[in-house]
Amino acid sequence: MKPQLLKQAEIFAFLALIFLIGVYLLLIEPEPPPIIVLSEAEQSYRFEIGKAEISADFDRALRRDIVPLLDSLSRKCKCDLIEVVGHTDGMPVRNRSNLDDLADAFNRESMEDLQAGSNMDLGMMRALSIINLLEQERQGGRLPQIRYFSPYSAGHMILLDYDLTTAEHHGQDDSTRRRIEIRLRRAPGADLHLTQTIVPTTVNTGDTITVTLTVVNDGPDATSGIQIADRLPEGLAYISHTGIGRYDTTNGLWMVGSLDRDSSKTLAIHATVADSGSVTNTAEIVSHLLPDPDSRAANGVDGEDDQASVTVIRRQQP
Ligand SMILES: [Ca+2]
Ligand SMILES: [Ca+2]
Repeated sequence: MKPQLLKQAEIFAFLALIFLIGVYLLLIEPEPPPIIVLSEAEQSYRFEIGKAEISADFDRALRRDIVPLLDSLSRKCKCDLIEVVGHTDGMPVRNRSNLDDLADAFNRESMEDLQAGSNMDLGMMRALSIINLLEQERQGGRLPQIRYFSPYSAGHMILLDYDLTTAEHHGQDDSTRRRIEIRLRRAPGADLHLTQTIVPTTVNTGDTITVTLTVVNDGPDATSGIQIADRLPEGLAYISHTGIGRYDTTNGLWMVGSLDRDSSKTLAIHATVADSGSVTNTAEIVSHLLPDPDSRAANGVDGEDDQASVTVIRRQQP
């Protein structure tokens, strides 16, 4: 092989290797993050008996050690949801609970007014306490990846080895079982966006136009229950439509249904132009099941990607 050809082959092989490494890095799933366990067996993570107030030591340890750890792990795993599970031991709690009246779970100044009626309540109150602190940190800009928090209670039901409790554990005072588990996850979600085209957009009275709506699911998950509102404005008179899903001409709702990740559905509405001035047709996604990271259904905010408007300009009649 000539030296020049050899050099070209080497360059090609190097570029192919870089390409394959890039594809591999794109395809591999990030490592699942570890579960962080704050055990009362460690002095700094201790609640008072039957209480959910975070002590000064506990507060300091959370902000100093746990928040930076959550920040680092959430970046690595691309997680946006923190789940906090409160576990207790088998010591009975017998109070009259007032948690059913709890209207403001987040950002509470104090947990003192909350009464645990059982270990289940106590686990939930402790999980809420941790979330309130983490929410403060998030508002302070220290957990920028996190969008959601979910509190859970396991009460006294789940042992350290994840077996369920039996009668022999009832009434046991066990600080190792009194613990908070913090789990990082990616929240389910689907980024939907809507586009609209109208052909033609410059018209004479009596012309027929076609409004084409396309909704796309950019993922990461499939979603369902998608409905899109397109109530044709005065000046456009419905004739017919074609496309996937049902279009209700009385209320202008297009029942799209479900959409897999990276898929789309399209509706074409045919209408005639009445004798009026220019008109703008606006369509918006008004319902879907999973949260959308950059738009909210049915809020009418122009500029969000779930809303699309096109103006039809009527030519001046001579
Ligand atoms: Ca969106
Ligand atoms: Ca919207």
